[in-house]
Amino acid sequence: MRIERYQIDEHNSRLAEGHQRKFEFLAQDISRAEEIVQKLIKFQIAIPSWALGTGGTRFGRFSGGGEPRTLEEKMEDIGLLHQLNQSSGAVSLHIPWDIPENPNAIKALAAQYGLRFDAMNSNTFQDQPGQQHSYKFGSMQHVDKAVRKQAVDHNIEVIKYGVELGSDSLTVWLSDGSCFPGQLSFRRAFENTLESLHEVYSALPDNWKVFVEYKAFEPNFYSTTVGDWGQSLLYANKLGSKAYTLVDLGHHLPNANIEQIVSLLLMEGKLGGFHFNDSKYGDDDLTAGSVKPYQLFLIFNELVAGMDAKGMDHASGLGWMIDASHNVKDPLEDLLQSVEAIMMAYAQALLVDAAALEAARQENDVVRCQEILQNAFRTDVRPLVAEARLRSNAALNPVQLFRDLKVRENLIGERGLKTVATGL
Ligand SMILES: [Mn+2]
Repeated sequence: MRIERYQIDEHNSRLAEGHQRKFEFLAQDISRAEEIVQKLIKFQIAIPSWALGTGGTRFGRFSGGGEPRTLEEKMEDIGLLHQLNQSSGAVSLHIPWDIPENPNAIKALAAQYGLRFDAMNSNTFQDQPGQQHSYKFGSMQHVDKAVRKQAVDHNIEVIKYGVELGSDSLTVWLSDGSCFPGQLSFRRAFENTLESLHEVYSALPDNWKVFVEYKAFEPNFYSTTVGDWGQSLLYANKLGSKAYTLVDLGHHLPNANIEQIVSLLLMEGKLGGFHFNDSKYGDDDLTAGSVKPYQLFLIFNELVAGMDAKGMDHASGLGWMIDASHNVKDPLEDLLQSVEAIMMAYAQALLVDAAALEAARQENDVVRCQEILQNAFRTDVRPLVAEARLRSNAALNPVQLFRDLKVRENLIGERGLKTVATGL
């Protein structure tokens, strides 16, 4: 399915008057409204190929119908999202779920939808059909060199696919770890993993980056070999200048101060990528901003401050991606909501008066510091985000237009009710 331009225009003209009133009212009080809108227009968030189908849990999976069955259909879905919000102009692929049989055709399709290829993702957390060695006891940490080599070779193959598509980064998330005390030597597991990562690192093209993603627990429940930002940073520092830490919001122990982690990684020049989602307890992979929008804002506040301190471009300085997937919503509506929440947190962070905040800190005026942050957070920035969409020829209200156009019903008509996206 493809949305026609006139359908977006009709939708926008129906909502234009109300939007204009709200936007002008808000812009009166914001001196940098125009600059913020321009930054929002530029900001793009990559959609992972595995978020387009209904996510499952270990207890079950409830398919929603019309799920993409092929890489081409996944690209089509992301193309639809991008038409609706013009903020989802990148795709993050997962190998082996999305092996491009014909890279040139996939590249052409991406160009047609206005998408670029963000970080490539490898998978050594599952055994694939026909695979020689099992990852049951880990991949890059494994006691058997042959298993480690298989994991390294897989990552090098992922880089090769990425080069063909024009990607320039690899995200490595390892489920390696242990479930019981004594099961492995922490030091040996670290050294083996570092050696394996070194081999992958040396296969990186000059212009590529590798992101080492950490996660506190699950599927291993006693130790994880890349378990937190300290361990990830150790690997990244030992690997070299093309290696960075990747922060996934759901990969921390409860109540971790993620904004502080982000701030220090940026200070060290070692924050490379970001995975957005939200959670109540662990790696819940809920819609970004659905449970803790204030935390998302505080994180963005540190991202903006840290990137500005380094003179980094907000849009291209880090790899921005959604990594969420769950059981109960239409995956495309869910992604539209996540992108909206991320754009709002970014817009609110751009509202923070950094000079005033620093002055208040210098005077230890704690009350003023809180006022500055919460004034930004409590500003309803939705008209700014909508204005950015309007100027990009996207929909003023993407979820509404998705429903009005019966996108899901159309996709079910084209693909059938009982389709299951490849992935988890
Ligand atoms: Mn992730």
